[in-house]
Amino acid sequence: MARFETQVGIVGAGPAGLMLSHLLHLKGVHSIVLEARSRLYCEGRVRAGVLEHTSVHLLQEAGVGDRLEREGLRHEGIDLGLNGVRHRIPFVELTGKCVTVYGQQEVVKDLIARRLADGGDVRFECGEVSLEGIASERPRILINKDGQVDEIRCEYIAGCDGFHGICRGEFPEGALSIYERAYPFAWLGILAEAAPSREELVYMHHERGFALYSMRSPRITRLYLQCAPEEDLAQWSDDRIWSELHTRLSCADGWQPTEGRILQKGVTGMRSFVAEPLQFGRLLLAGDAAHIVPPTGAKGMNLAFADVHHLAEALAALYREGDRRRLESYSKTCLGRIWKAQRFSWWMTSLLHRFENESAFDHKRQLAELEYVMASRAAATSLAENYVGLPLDGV
Ligand code: RFL
Ligand code: PHB
Repeated sequence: MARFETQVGIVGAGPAGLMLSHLLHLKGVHSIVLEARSRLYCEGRVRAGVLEHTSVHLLQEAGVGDRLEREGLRHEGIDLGLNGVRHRIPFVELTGKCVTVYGQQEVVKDLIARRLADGGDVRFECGEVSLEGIASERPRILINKDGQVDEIRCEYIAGCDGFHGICRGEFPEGALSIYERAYPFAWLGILAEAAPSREELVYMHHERGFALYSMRSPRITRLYLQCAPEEDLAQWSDDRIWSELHTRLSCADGWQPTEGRILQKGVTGMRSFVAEPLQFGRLLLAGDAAHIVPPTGAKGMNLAFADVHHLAEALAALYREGDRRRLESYSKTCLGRIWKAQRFSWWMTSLLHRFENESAFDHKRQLAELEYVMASRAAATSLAENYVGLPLDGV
């Protein structure tokens, strides 16, 4: 058995684990990152695309924002639409802030490159991970690769291993409270080789279901259709996807999404989920390992960055000044903002999707709410301030 030592053992090399490792490095704290998948797989996973202004600021402050600054698309608003009529929500005018469209896999590439350039210890395809002694002062991570077991002795363990990871399950029975909501629909998402025909995102409520027009770069569009949770992708030829996108997105003013070769298709389930608290003993959860949101509010990756910002600050306060208070209140500090993002993501989802079997009253109420957000500056401002990102240190 090979033995290694670190201050913080990090499980998972997604945005949360990589950013945490980088932030700790900047503060002089050593970490080892353990990732089940290959580097290529992590860098190719197409997921989130919208960075709040707070996340952009964090990445820039941490010195990993150069390519983001060059290649990220600055979006000063979004369009909301109702059956072919669009209405712009002007973020900068309403809040003074904007968001940046930059693919999650690009953020992941930048963070991996930077960790490796700085001599960071990131172990891809690490093998099967298990935790021991999380309630003790010397928790350990065991890694079983093809029967060979390595041990990493840590002072703290950060569970950044996403929703399907193992760390959350290490909390003892009864130590976690789970709050969740499933939605009766999913998103069919495509990545297309097509130059965007608009500069901003379009969130469209349509009688046939929600559709979202997004993008990744001046050559690549990203589009989503509301579909059934168990939707069979085999039933969706490229022609059927484009035809449905045109039906749902086309607008009274003649705007249409441009078509192109479909590079990737997938179905994403929708769920709201929070596990509280984020810490037990020496195990601390961050990102999707602790909470997930439906993607309608574009909050998932941003919440992961907010968590690890607080976690890195708390660990640095402990290692630099011996001050435990920030670490002890880590969970409480994060949960205030997590719940506000949960509320916003649930609200955007409820506002924009078609709910089968809803009462006629609820449908009329939903349409009235959408019309209200599209017409009222006060309502639009509330949407805008949540979308661009609430302050990291409380509202
Ligand atoms: P991740 O990215 O899931 O990373 C977890 C990492 O842990 C690894 N892992 C393990 N490693 C070792 N041992 C184990 N036992 C392990 N188990 C798992 C995994 O391989 C992985 O590398 O979690 P993290 O870092 O917390 O990051 C969270 C974000 O990925 C997630 O919140 C976003 O992608 C959500 N999301 C969006 N977020 C936004 O902020 N803006 C968006 O516009 C947005 N759009 C989206 C999204 C997520 C989507 N999908 C597919 C879920 C759109 C979609 C379609
Ligand atoms: C995306 O571009 O993938 C995207 C954008 C906005 C969302 C969700 C996903 O709300």
